[in-house]
Amino acid sequence: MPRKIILDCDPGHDDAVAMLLAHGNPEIELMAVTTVVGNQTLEKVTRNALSVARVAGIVGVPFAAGAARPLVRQIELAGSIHGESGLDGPVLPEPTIELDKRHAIDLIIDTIMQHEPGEITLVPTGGLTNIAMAVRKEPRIAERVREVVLMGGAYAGGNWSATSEFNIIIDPEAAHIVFNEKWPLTMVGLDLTHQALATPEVAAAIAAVGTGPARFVGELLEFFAEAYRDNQGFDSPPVHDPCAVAYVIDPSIMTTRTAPLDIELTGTLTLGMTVADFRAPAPADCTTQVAVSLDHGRFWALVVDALQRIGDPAQ
Ligand SMILES: [Ca+2]
Repeated sequence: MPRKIILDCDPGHDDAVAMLLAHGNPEIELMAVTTVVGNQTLEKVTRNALSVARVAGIVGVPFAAGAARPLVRQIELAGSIHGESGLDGPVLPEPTIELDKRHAIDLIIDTIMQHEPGEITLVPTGGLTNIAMAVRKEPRIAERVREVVLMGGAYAGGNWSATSEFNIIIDPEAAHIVFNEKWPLTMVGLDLTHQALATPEVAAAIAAVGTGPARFVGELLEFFAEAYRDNQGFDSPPVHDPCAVAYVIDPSIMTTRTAPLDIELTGTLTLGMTVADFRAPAPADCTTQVAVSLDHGRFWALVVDALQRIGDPAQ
């Protein structure tokens, strides 16, 4: 039985790869894609999601737009990493599918409530505004989802401040809500995703697939590599978001550690920090864990395999 997921994202180069991995991997059934302001404006990331759907040949999956700004804070975008469009690099095709008329939070709630308890996994790869609003509107989703596997946070150093990761710091109040719900939560943070580097060998393996979607990913990674080189001093770019999808496909490609997690909301230097309490032993009722180490080869093999399965969809 494939795992049914909702991908809540802000495409975003790595979100696009996450979407392709979720679509191409046979262990995953993509039930809905929802968008949230983050890497770029809601309008841009939503259009990007629909463009990626066309590239990947995703049809019959509802896409809905969500929050256009964070709960409390001013909008903060990541144009320095993702460019003016949010998905700079490749030519973005005109979308061919229509947006679902519902707000993302209603699509999330409807999808979860219309399935059996434990069936739907939430995979957020952007700010947590939509997920926080959804669980406030319909608290029963907290016990109905199977788990939340999110890309965000960092327990040992941030990327948007010294302590904090972009997805969390752009809406720390939303993150606080999501991290304090009683659902099982896996934080796939920078500690893990900085191991998911798209090295030249990875780029070559993707190029060797030789399809339109593979070329699209190659062009995304080329732009992403330059942005990460110029802005954050990486030789090869860390491709964060598909790591969360990969964990749902096969948890054995990473190691995790159980630890209570919470979000700093009042620190003057540490706003948006995901504070992990590693004191042993972890409380017996702890429902949160962090991802620690990644099998780089098996991770990228999953991405290449998904691209091979997707092939060249009819446009
Ligand atoms: Ca993202």
